[in-house]
Amino acid sequence: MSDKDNNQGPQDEAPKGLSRRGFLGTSAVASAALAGATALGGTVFTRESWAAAAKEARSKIHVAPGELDEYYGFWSGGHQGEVRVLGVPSMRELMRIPVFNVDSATGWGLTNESKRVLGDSGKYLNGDCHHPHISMTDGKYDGKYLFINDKANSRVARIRLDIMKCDKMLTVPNVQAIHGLRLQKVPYTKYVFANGEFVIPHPNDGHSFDLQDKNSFTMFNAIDAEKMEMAFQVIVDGNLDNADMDYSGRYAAATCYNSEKAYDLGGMMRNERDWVVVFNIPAIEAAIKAGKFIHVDGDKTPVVDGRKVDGKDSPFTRYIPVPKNPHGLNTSSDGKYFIANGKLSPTVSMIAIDRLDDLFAGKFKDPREVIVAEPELGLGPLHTTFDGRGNAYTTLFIDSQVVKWNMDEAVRAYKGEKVNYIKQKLDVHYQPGHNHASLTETSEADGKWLVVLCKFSKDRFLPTGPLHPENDQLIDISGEEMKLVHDGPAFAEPHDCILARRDQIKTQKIWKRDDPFFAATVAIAKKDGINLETDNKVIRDGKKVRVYMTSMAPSYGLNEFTVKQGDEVTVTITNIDQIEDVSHGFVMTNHGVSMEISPQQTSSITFIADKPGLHWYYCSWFCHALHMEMVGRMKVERA
Ligand code: CUK
Ligand code: CUA
Ligand code: CA
Repeated sequence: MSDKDNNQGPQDEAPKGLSRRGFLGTSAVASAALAGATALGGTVFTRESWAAAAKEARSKIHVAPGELDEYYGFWSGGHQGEVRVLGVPSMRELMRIPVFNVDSATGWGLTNESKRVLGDSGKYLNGDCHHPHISMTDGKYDGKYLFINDKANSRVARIRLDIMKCDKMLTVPNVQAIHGLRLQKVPYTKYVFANGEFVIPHPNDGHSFDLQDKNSFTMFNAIDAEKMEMAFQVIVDGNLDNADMDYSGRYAAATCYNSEKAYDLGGMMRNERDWVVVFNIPAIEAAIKAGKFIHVDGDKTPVVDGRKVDGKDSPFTRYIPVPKNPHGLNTSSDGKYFIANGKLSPTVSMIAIDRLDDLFAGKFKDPREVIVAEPELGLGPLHTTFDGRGNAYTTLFIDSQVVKWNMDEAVRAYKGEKVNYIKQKLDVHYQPGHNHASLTETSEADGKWLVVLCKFSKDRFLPTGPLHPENDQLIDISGEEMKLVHDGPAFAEPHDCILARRDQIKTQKIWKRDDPFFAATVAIAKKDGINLETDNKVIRDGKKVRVYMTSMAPSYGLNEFTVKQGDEVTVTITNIDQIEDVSHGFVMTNHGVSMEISPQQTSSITFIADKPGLHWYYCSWFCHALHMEMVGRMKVERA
C-alpha cells in the first residue's frame, strides 16, 4: 500500500504502514488498540488490514459524480458567522448560507433585503455561531426552519430551509452571549430556547460591576419560533452553558459551569459541584398567563424569577448538582435522559426525565436522586450523541477519542451490577468538541453516521501556515464497531452540526414572485408604479434615485442610467429568467456594491454615487456564454 491509501495514517515521514499516532507515540495507539481489543475481541491492525479498511472506508463515502448524498448536513460556521451545507456521506460542501457575516457573493449584509433581516444588529460585521437546529413536529424534523445562535452579539437567527436564506434575526435583550440553543421538539417547535451565558449586572449601565449582587444574573430565553419575538425569560442562579429539551414538551435543561458567579478561571472552578438547571415550561407559561411576571431593565419581555430564595426552590426551576464545570447537555433520542457532560470530570451525569415530575413535586430530599447513572468514560467528556439502539457516543476532548457506551448498562452498573458499559474507544484527530449522529436529536435516530468535530487537525492535512483547519471526521456507526471513514478539513470553527435525511428538506428551485423575502422591495416598487417584471425605469425622488431594471441572460434591462453626484442610488433588479441555476449578479465597480439575483428574485442595493464619471456595472455570476458582455454604465454628472 502507499501511505495515502491509509486513511488514518501518515502522508509524510512516518514509516510505511504505521499510523502517525503510532509513530508519534506508541502509548496512544497501544491504549486505543487495547481499548478496541477489549471491546472488539482483539482487532489488531496490520499493514494489510489497514489497506483493506481504507479501501472499505472509501467505498462507503464515495458518492459518484451525478449521484446524490443521503443526508443534508448543516454546519455552524463558528466565528466565521455563516452556516455551511454539506452532503453526507461525501462531505462535499453544497452551499454556504451567510447569517452573521457579510458575504460578497450574495450581497448578504449589503442588500436592502438582508439589511432588513439584520435590523439594528447589521452594524456588527462579525458573529460566532455554535448550534444549528432544525424545527420539529412530533419530535421529527419538519424541514421548515434552521435556527442558530450568535454568541458574539447575543443574537438568534432563523434560516428558511426552502430557500436556504436567513429570514429573521433577533437580538436577545438584557443578556450577554447567547450560547446554548435548542428547540422544543414536541408537539412542535413553538419555542427556541437560548442560553445567555454570562452573568451581568442589571441594569448594565455602569452603576455596579459586582457579580455577587442579587441584581447580577443571566437569563434563560424562550423565543417564539414563528414570530421570532421574545416569548419569556427566566432569571437563574449561576450562569448557563448548553441546553436541550425533552420529548414531552414539559422540561428543558441547561448546564451551568459558573455557579460561583466568579470573575475568573480560579473562581469558576472553586465549587466541587455546579449544576444542571431544569425548567418547568408549563409552570412558567401558567405564571405568565396569570400575569405573574416582571420586566427587566425596561424591556417588554415577560420575565419570571427562577432563582432560589433562602435555599427554597422557585416553582419554575430545579437545580441538580453535578460534578464541577459541566459542558454539553443532550437529551437521549429515546427520551429517557438528560445527559450532562462532565468536562473536568471523567463522567457524564444521566438525569432520568421520568423523575422530574416528582422532583418538582418535592418528593426527593436530595435533587441528585434524579441521577440514575454517572458512568466514567474518559478524560474531558464534552458532548454526547445517540444511535437509537441504546448506545451513546461521547467526545473525550483530552483523550482525543470518541467513546461508545451503552446507556442501560451504565444505569445497571450504577446500581452495583458488574457490567462493562464501555463498548469501544476510537481515536479521533484531535481534541473533539461536538459530535453528532444522524437524526440523533429526533425520535428517528438511525445510527448510521457520526460526525466528530475536532478542534485540532495538527498534521492531518497539507500545512497552511500557523493557522490550521479544524478536522470534521466522519465515522460509520452502522455496525458494532465505529469506523473512521473520512477526514474533512473545515475553516474556523464548526462547533456543531446536524444531519437530516434528504427527504426531510424540501427546497424551491426558483423563487416565487410573491416571496416575503423581498416583499418590502416589491412594495416600494409598487408605490413607484413599477411593474418589476417588465419595467426598466429611473425614478427620481429629490436626492434619492431608484433605478429599476430586469435581468435576463445575457443582458440587463438598462444599458445605462444617469444620476447626479451625491445622489443616493437604489438599484432594484428582477431576474426574469425562469431557468433553474441561471443566477445573475450586479456589481457596481469601485462602489462596494455586489449582489445575487437568482431566477425570479428581486434584489436591491443602495449606495451613494459620490464620484462623477462613468462607472461600469457588470454581472458577477457566470450565466451565459456572453456573461462577460452582461454590463452597463452608470453616468454620474458633476454636482
Ligand atoms: S460548545 Cu463548542 S464544543 Cu458552543 Cu456547543 Cu461544546
Ligand atoms: Cu448574468 Cu452573468
Ligand atoms: Ca464552577
